[in-house]
Amino acid sequence: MFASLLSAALSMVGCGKDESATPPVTPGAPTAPTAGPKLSGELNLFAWSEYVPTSVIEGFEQETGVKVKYEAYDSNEQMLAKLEGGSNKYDIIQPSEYVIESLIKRGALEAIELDKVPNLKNLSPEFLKQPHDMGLKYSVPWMAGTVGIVYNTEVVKEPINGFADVFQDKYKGKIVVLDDSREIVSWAVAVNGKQLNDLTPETMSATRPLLQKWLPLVAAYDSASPKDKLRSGEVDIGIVWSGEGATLLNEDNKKWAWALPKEGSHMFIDSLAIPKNSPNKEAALAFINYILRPEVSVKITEEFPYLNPNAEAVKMLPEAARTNIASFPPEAARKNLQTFKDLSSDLQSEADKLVTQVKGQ
Ligand code: N2P
Repeated sequence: MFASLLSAALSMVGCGKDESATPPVTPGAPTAPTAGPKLSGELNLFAWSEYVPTSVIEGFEQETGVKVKYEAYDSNEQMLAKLEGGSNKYDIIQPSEYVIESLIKRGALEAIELDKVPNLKNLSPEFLKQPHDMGLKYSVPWMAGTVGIVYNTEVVKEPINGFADVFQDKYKGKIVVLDDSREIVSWAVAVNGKQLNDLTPETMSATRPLLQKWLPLVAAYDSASPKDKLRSGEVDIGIVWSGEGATLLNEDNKKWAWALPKEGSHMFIDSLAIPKNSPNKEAALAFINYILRPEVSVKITEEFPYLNPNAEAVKMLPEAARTNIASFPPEAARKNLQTFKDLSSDLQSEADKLVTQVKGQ
């Protein structure tokens, strides 16, 4: 049963092989409302901050009568801690690829009923076959993005091309970075010439001297909205999520420059998933299908300019948005990007401990 649903869904997204079964989506044309049981009640959405436009939530509420409660988090680890608190109250979470991988292994996610998400056909084929959830059995991509460097060219006169260029004594007190141990340790591992995913007790502990040099230079750790401290001039350089950099570039692409670190950096794929025992699974599936409508998805990227995996939505974006290099990395820059692999909880704790210790020194 599941296999046939999956193959039906994959043929729907399979580049128009079966045109009779898949009428092409006309950009801008409204997609028919979700068929299925009448919805009501609520939907508990636990998602990253600065990622879900109010207009999208309100549009879904108006159409379905479902009341959406949006609780926000700023890191995967924060989300996991609450999820594992065991209250079973969330209907949708929005983990990154390596966390999806781990939640699948632990049997913590409901399978996505693909026949209830026909708008999956709008996703770009690249996002249907990612190794953390091949064939989208448990998750549906929301946005992808990268971790990169944004800097104020009015103050920083030398080009910055990598992590090692950021952490120089002359920029002490002028740097904001993501408040994320896994990210920070991966950057140092990459500067030490290893792969971003090569996190072992040895490679991590070898980063200690580098972190001891780097972290005292940092003025602020901020995963929620580091663009604010850059905009206000409190800092001049940020290692941030790409949507944060893209927002600044959209405001002034002469003042702000964007670089993907030459040592390599993370390309994340944040996806919607339904935790096991979600109280409102039908509403969750309807929400997932709703946000996959091109005209809804385009609103997400307009407000939060990340790499939109919805090919039909991307076609609707204005030229300036599609050519923002922070949102959509040019092909040549993509060779240095890697998704993260699941890290055992012991290694994650080790990364946390290392960063916390060095911050405290
Ligand atoms: C949006 C956060 C981007 C998520 N504020 C990074 N995985």
